[in-house]
Amino acid sequence: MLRLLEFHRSPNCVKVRIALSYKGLPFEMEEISSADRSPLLRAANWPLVPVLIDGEVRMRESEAILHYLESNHRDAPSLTPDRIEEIRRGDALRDETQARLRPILRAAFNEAMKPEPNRDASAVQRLGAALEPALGPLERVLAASPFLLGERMSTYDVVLACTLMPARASDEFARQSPMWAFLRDNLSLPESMGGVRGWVDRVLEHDVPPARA
Ligand SMILES: N[C@@H](CCC(=O)N[C@@H](CS)C(=O)NCC(=O)O)C(=O)O
Repeated sequence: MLRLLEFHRSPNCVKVRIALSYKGLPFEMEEISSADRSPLLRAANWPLVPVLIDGEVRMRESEAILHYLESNHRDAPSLTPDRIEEIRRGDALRDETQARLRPILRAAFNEAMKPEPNRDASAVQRLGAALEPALGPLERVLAASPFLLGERMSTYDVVLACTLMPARASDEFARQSPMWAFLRDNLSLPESMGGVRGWVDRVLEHDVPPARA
């Protein structure tokens, strides 16, 4: 059975859970404590989550894990685009969008990770306004099709939608963590981004983790 070492609310771990669930691959999850990285070091000589254990194989880095699943579990439904041009288009959309989003989301995350009395909610709300120009190209794509490359979900959807999770925090995560509650209350995708909002939800719906043992 595949085993995922994770922080359950980490967007990089959600990426892997979505791919595993979409592909219908049974897996177990092991929650790692940030105070004790030894299970990660033992498994993959790497202190960060996610790490995926597949028999003798140990994979680290979320996007590398997605590629590993795509190239090694071919009987399962595919998240790989069919054509080279789609891969080029997906790469460009991912890289350009992430470059625009990175400074905004990093600043919001840094604020959310501060101890509660030091957090500046209005600074994060102002960051939300900067999402609108950063997401303009994505909104135009998603106004015309359900997924970034057309009718079918691909790894590009998984990666980019999870990148946007801090601006679309679920009530479940908010109940579990004050940091996610702060993000839910202060950072959101602008109302004008209906295409992007619907698409993030559509992709995140595939995060259906198995019950914990
Ligand atoms: N590029 C890596 C990033 C891995 C990473 O930064 N993981 C974070 C969680 S999202 C982590 O383990 N951080 C250590 C910590 O927060 O203590 C990936 O995509 O997997």
